[in-house]
Amino acid sequence: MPSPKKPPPSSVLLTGFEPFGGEAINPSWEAVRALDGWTHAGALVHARQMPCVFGAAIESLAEAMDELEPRLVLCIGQAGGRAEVTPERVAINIDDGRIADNAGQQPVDVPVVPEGPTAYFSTLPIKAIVRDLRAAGVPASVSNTAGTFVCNHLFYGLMHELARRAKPGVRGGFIHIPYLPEQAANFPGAPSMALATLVEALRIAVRTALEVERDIAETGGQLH
Ligand code: PCA
Repeated sequence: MPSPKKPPPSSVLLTGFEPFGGEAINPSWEAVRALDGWTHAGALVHARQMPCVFGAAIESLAEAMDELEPRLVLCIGQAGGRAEVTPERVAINIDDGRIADNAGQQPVDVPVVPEGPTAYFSTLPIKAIVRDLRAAGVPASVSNTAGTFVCNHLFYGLMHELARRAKPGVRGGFIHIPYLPEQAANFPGAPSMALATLVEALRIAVRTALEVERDIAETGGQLH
């Protein structure tokens, strides 16, 4: 008798960025690539590296989404100077480069998507992710700005793609992470997080995003 066929695993797309701004490594790619091939709840994680380039980053992401048809897309980026793992609440429709990207482009006050909405909210359960990270001993907070550089750009592009594709139940969002210790060593006083902690944090974020359908109501606000 032929053995019953297992359904193909659904996929999770995890992205990290190439290094930028003179750094030799990017913690987002180091952490993401450690999870390539991990499965949880029948979902297989695919790690992809994105260029730190306006435009090209969104193109690479859209290609990976076409190929994998993921049920969850989690984009990760470095936020040097932050001390915590920070799920982002909102992507805004603006590119404003304080530094040039890896292709030398430095757009100022250009929309990510002309005629696109002003902003998109993450569809990840960001509060539940913060709760679960803290419970596991990982410093975490909701962030209310992803900046105006390539991370916000990719986050906006992701949410725009998801809105365009309109596949029910497919979720996406962005998480910023601190420097690795070896990077922070070049910036005395800068906070950092060990790679093993970052990898564990992303495992928790994937797990919570797959399992928690409705986000919890708990404050993630800031006074300013
Ligand atoms: N961080 C940058 C872009 C790439 C990355 O890892 C940012 O926060 O915009």
